[in-house]
Amino acid sequence: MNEILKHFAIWNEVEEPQPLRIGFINDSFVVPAKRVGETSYCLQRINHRIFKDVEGLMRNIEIVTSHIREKLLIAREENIERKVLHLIPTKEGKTFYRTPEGEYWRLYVLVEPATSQEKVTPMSAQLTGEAFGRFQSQLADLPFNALCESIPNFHNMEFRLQELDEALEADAAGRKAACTDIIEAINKRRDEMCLAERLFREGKLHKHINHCDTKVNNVLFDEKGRPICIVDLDTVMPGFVFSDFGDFMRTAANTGLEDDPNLDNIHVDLEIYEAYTKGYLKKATFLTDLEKELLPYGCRLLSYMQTVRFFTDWLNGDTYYKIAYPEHNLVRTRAQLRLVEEQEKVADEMAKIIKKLS
Ligand code: GN1
Ligand code: MG
Repeated sequence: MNEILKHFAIWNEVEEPQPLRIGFINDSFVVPAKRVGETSYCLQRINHRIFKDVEGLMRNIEIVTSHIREKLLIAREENIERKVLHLIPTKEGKTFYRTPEGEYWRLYVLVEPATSQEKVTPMSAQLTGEAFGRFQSQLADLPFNALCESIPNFHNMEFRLQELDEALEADAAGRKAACTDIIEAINKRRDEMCLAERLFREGKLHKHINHCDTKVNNVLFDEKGRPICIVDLDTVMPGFVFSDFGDFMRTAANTGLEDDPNLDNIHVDLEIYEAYTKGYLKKATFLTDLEKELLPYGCRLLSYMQTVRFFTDWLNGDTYYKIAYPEHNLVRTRAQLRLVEEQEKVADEMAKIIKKLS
């Protein structure tokens, strides 16, 4: 790995990289500084089986981080290094290094001291709502097509259902027969869940630059539980704003885990929902009435989308997500499906909260 590091324009001495167990997709390593007070780094191998257009993805990240950095500079913010990711270029001035074997690596300045969380409190949820509202606002003046889709159709529900249909058709792992209840639950919601794509085609809904992976553990918090930096920018791309809102709620406003084996643990935490919404609406001042109205829908949509994606991977024989045990994708599917059902039960309350806070 030191062979890899050699290609980046690092200005201080560092220790041996240590594996970091985060995310289901890339491989990450911490590269500690040799001396206290100097810069440490985060080295990542980009999963190019999943991200087929690494150049496009890295261009997206560069556009977004420099746009945000510029905004922070204009606002004369302090500690900018901790507030936006900083890519270290290679010695040839590129944002990533491609090995002769075709692996892709990139290097960030490590944001520290910072921790990630699996769960938030109402207090940190409100601040995190502000952080994501600010993030979207900072990017709202970039034309949505300034970025490419680093994974084509990533949050397109029609496309995800098409992928599911192909997986059902192939039934590669022979797992379909035991899952008729899941298939039925997915099918009866298909129409409703493709609403956003229809509204977009009708010209009623616009796309903005979104993060597209706003789960709780993609936010770094300081020692007081305040969000400092939004990380994991692989999927920044054009999308619907409520999809970022919904993806956060999927992980934060859920009393259970994303992969909770005990479905009775799973309920919507309306207190977290309200706190996050409050912070988010305060900063996301560019939202249209329709976009605001669709926020609770976005929550159901993202849990449903994740149900479909985990289930597709289960049917395909676990080819996409890293798993921790053989039935993991099935357990994840059932947990996300239960969350959809729970969100449906409180849909009216969720809408009332939006009205109250708008
Ligand atoms: C993946 O890499 P990670 O764990 O942050 C996935 C997201 C899913 C998420 C489910 C590129 O995110 O879309 O919502 O798992 N990322 C990609 O937890 O597929
Ligand atoms: Mg990710």
